[in-house]
Amino acid sequence: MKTQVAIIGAGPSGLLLGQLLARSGIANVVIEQRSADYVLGRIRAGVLEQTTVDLLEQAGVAARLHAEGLPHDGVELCFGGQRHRIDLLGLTGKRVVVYGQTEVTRDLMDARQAAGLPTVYEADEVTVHGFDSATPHVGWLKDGVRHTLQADFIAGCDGFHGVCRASVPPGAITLHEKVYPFGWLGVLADVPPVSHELIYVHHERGFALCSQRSKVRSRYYVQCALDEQVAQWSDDAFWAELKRRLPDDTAAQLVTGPSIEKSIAPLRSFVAEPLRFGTLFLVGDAGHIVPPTGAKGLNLAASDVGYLWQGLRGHYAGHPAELDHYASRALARIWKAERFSWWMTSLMHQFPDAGSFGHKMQRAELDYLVGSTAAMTALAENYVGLPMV
Ligand code: RFL
Ligand code: PHB
Repeated sequence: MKTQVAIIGAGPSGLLLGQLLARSGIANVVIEQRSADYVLGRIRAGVLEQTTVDLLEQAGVAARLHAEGLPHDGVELCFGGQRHRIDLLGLTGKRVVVYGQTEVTRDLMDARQAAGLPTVYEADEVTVHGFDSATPHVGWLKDGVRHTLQADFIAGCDGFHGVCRASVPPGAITLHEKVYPFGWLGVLADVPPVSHELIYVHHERGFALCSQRSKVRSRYYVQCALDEQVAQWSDDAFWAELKRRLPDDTAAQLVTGPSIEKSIAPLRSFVAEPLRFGTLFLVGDAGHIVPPTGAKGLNLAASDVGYLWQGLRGHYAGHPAELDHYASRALARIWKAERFSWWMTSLMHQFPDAGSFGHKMQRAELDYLVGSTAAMTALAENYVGLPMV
């Protein structure tokens, strides 16, 4: 079997890249270790930047997003029992769209299937070889049969725990990492959101986030300790803890109900450099992770895909140097989003070793932020997404 681009992973990066390449006449095969249903069952991101929406439009998969996505013109920060609105649209002229990663992935899967593009789900023992040459190949086992795919390039879209980054010789890659001393416990429930905009809450008991997927489906998170288990958290315990972290009038408006998903995610900042190793490219979470506080992970995955799509189109149009810019272009945007996500995480969470000075600094920064148009503009321009240059 032979193709132009072998894409490892059918998460949002892999599927979006596959769709954009196919629309540019570049053949690709997606190889995913899980089933499609498993991929759709992972509840993750909810906030899309305009740059991501633009790429989904170019991929021809934005019809449902435009019909069902909820444009948001602002977000709220809550601390000291007070809610403060950041006017994203007024400060930047831009808004974000609330539309779940699950739905983005479903739209991309449907489009891929409708276009009859080759996709292998439930591929075991995926391996990547020969990417120090012009003839890389991918191997996998499916139903006991071993398969090999030859390609011009391999796109490693296989997430943080994937095989592509792990296959790079250790001396050829530099890893930058910060692990935070807490996680997020998230609950998805079919209840109307407590507020029409997202609320990021700084509270002495820990951070909380009120998010949503639609007018009838809410997503809430509370900061938790790293050693906590989902099974220890009943729905009642979760709702009670969330209410404690909200102002009284907001807590009184919270509609609770049975959870339809509950999970704990650790928080991490991580960047691998470079993102290109011969004919292998790392894309999305395979190359970098941000803590979810700035809502940047999926959006960065999309911008990586945008840069790689541009590079591969250039390559196949007779301008091979275009591909040389992938890693530097993507990393310039990634580091800025890393900075924003780290800063917002530092601002909003309780850190076990902060001390009284640390607490006072956090509060002074929050007070300064909501009293300064300059500071709110800086937050807003990062939140809506920096331009892709
Ligand atoms: P994914 O989604 O992890 O997909 C990788 C795919 O590769 C497959 N795979 C393999 N396939 C073949 N062979 C192997 N050896 C393989 N190993 C793995 C996996 O099964 C999977 O299907 O990476 P991708 O496509 O790069 O997408 C990245 C995003 O998923 C991620 O950045 C976001 O979800 C992060 N994120 C958020 N991002 C935002 O932009 N806005 C948000 O509001 C937001 N909220 C979040 C988030 C992530 C969270 N968690 C759980 C980490 C909220 C949370 C709680
Ligand atoms: C979500 O809805 O899952 C979500 C929203 C905003 C974030 C992180 C997660 O910053």
